Amino acid sequence: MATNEENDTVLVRKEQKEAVKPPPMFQVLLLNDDYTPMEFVVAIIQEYFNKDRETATQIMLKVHRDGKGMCGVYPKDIASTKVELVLTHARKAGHPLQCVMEEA
Ligand code: TYC
Repeated sequence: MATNEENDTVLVRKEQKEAVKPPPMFQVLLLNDDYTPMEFVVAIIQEYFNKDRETATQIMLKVHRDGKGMCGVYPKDIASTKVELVLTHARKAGHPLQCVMEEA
């Protein structure tokens, strides 16, 4: 009986710990290419990552110079949805812009 109580206590503590663990977070990154217009990338960052024009321009220029840049950090399902929305928008506009996610 004492063993059962101990086990119950261990189980409850484990469940409580898992319940408060923060979700894994994912960075959403844009990758540079030679064809997508700068203005299109700025508009994408403003629309999908809620940045003002100045911040979006800085992020775009960082991607242009360094090859990639972070637009935001989100839980997995939100990051994944943003990647899909950006890729769909870019393809419909005929641009090869690449957007990826990686665990933060
Ligand atoms: N390199 C592109 C150009 O010179 C601009 C660009 C920036 C493209 C960021 C993609 O994620 C990107 N038109």
